[in-house]
Amino acid sequence: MVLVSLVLKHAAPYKAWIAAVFVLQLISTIASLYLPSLNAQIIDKGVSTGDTDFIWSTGMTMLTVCLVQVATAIGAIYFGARTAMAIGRDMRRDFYRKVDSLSALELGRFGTATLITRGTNDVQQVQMLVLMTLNFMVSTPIMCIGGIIMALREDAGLSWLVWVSVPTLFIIVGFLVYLLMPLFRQMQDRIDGINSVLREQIVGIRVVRAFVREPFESERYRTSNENLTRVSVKVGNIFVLMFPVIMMVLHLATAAVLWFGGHRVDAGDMQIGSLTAFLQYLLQILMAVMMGVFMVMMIPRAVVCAERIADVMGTESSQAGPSEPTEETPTHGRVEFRNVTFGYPGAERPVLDNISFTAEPGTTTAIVGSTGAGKTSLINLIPRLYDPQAGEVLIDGVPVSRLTRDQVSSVVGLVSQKPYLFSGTIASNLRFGRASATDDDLWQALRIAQGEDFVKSKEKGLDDPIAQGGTNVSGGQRQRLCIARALVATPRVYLFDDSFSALDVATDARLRDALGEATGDATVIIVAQRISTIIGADQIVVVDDGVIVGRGTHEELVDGNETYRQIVESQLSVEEVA
Ligand code: TTP
Ligand code: MG
Repeated sequence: MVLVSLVLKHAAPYKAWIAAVFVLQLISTIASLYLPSLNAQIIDKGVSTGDTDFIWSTGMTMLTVCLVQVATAIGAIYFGARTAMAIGRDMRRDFYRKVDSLSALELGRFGTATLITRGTNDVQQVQMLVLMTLNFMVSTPIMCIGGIIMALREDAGLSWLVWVSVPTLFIIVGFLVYLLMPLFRQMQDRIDGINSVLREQIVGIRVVRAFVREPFESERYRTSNENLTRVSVKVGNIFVLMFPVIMMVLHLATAAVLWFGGHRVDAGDMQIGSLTAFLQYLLQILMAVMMGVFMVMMIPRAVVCAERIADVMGTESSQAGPSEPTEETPTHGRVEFRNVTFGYPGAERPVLDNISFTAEPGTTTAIVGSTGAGKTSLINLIPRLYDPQAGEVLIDGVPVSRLTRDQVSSVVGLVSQKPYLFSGTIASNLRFGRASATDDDLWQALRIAQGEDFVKSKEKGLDDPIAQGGTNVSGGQRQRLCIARALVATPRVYLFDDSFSALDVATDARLRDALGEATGDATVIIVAQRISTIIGADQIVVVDDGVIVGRGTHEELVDGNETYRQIVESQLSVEEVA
């Protein structure tokens, strides 16, 4: 079973703690079982005969047993809780590592919302079950079986009450649990649903406001919320039923014991102390059954959660790659596309079709093409965000799939089209590229990226805070910080995916001048819309609808390539006016 193997795998390091819980539970349960019989002895041998010494001595024994019971119970719960929390923590850690290792493909297949729920709420459910199991797994069966034995020892004539009440309780609670099972799965799915809607709305809140879509979005949220509420209410209804039913069984059993036991005492077949002990044992047994069923009740939900966790844990990254370096880390950065064909999963036709070109170290390659032509897709293949279906992407003649993730990231520096910054400070973001970078290195990178002035104008300079996603700096500032971040890493291959689009023409020009010096003999690949950005490139690759339709310098293409000339013409008219 998925749940068992998941839990066992994570419980392995805590064997000693679990053993301690078991031993403590054992002692505590035996002590609990001993108490009613001592009580019966006091009544039957002490009270009825007026033997005060016996009452005192047995009373002291009871007190000792009681203290032992309390101490061991506390110890058991303490170690149980620690173990369960540790297991939960490890599970979250492993989950995080797994998610971290997955490629964009698998992450896209699961989706962010469900990954967040699985990594938090689902782990929590499993952790709860582990806690319950540790608390009741030993005590419940011992309490049940031991209770029955002790009860029968007190009075075999009333034993039929045990045989009737225990199965009754078991069947009733079992039936309710059976009703609950499917509801729990629905509940987990709907928590995913509400997370996904909420996440999208918070991320897109500005767009929602700008288009006055609040009523529509509120409705969407309301529906998800209603859906979750409806299942929760169903679950609640069953619980509402459960407690009175359990209580009814307990009270009926009590009444029956008193009624039938009373008659037996009257007839002289049973002593009064035995009657009280029998009643206490019966209640202990029923309580244990109830706890056992509660535990069992948590299993279906935890099973669902465990399956959802295991689903992610069992996913292998489609781009595993070697974990240890098997190839030399490329030192030049010569990028070569060899007959590369690539399509997104589920798409009908490939986005890139038979792409071949080479970008040499020390030169700049520009990639142009209309929007949706596949430029970003092409760039993303170089740091291996995706794998092509056919053909190969090579760096210094080594396919990127044969390099480790660390090697790839040390060789390739990508400034993506959607620049992203992490919460922290400007410095902490820039040091993403290279943790050991000095402040001077950071300033140098900012100078090249034309970001020096605005960072200097910040109150705290490099230590100025950055909000999650970089929402507290402007689009152009974010682009420049991302360019600086790539520069700090000093990779062999620089990839700029439309990274100058938010800059004005003058800043763009200054940046490219500075960049030319900074990148030196590294390979530079630039995706840009603006002709002025790419005009000086050593090589321009024109992409249209996933195929390369032209390659050469500006001068060569402007005369010989229809697609390129159209792009140039559409912009020249604008720029000439400007
Ligand atoms: P892109 O490669 O993103 O096109 P582009 O970078 O040339 O466009 P732009 O100038 O606007 O930045 O997309 C090519 C096609 O691939 C497009 O039809 C959308 C599709 N696509 C996906 O299906 N999934 C993805 O994750 C991306 C990035 C693109
Ligand atoms: Mg793009």
